[in-house]
Amino acid sequence: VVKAGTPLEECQKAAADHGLFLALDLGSRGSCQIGGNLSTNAGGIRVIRYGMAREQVLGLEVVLADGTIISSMNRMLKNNAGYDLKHLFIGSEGTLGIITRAVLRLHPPPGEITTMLVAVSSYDQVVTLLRRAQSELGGVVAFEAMWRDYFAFNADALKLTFFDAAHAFCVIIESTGPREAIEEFLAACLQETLIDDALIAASHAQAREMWSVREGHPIEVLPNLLNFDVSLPIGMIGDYAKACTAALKARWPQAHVSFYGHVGDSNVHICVSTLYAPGEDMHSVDDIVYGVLGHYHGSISAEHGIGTLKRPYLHLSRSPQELALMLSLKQSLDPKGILNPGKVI
Ligand code: LAC
Ligand code: ZN
Repeated sequence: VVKAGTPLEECQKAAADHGLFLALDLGSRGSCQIGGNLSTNAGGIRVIRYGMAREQVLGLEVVLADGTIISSMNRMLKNNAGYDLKHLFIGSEGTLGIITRAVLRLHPPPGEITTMLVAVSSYDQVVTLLRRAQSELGGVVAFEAMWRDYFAFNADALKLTFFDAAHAFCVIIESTGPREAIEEFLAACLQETLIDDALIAASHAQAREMWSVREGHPIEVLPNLLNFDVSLPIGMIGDYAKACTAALKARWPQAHVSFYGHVGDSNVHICVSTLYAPGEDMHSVDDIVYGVLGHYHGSISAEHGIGTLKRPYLHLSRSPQELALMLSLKQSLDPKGILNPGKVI
């Protein structure tokens, strides 16, 4: 049971102190608070195995706009006694009520995790690798793909070299299970030319180096950098990335456009940096990224939420009937519009 203001990392440590595992994890673990993680239904790097923040919650305490305290501090995995009210508040970004406490769902610790970096030459092979890893390795707990330009930019800036050559895709896979089985799996993939190269982290420090490229802080120096958070069926992400790049480069030939993210969760992030001509701004980029996404029926927000910036685009991912129901929930729970005004809907 945690208070909403507890930093995520403190929650993780408290669980570990009791020999248990809180499966929610993301880069900002030291500063983000569990209440914010839940109100935004945060994703992160373990979703492929354990689900999003929503799946890590058994119960919630919430304060409504009129001051009513809803104590729904359930501790059971099963409880179908009427509506599951907690899900109204998880992911609604503070617009329907304020989360004050939560009962978190914990797991047995996953055991030793091996981190590997795998080089692959096509997106179809990334997907085949994902499926094979999921069925042949002990337990895949992370699968993060980086397209060439994203990997190269960050690895170069960090002065890190992992392979002799540049590859179209580099994938971080984390798995539990015996080390020998992981080595055999990678050897078989190499022999079948499903993958081009592979490196198993020999230490925590080397695993951190792989993750530092993925976290990609160097890219933040690019001018007017935008970071998108879209989702679409896993098999379509490769085509979407090609079409989106082509559309952006047609408008801004010099733009930096690169892709990375939680491909195993159907979620990809896009970095776009370009200099604008008069009359252009970030919404010109939004229009292209979301316009191409529309052809694939993807979502404009996989894990970052809607907030203010994506509010004008919500209708691209939600039907008029869905929007009407959202509005009616908002009006019924917050008739005066005092909860996080201007956000989401
Ligand atoms: C990440 C953030 C951007 O996946 O969602 O690194
Ligand atoms: Zn992400």
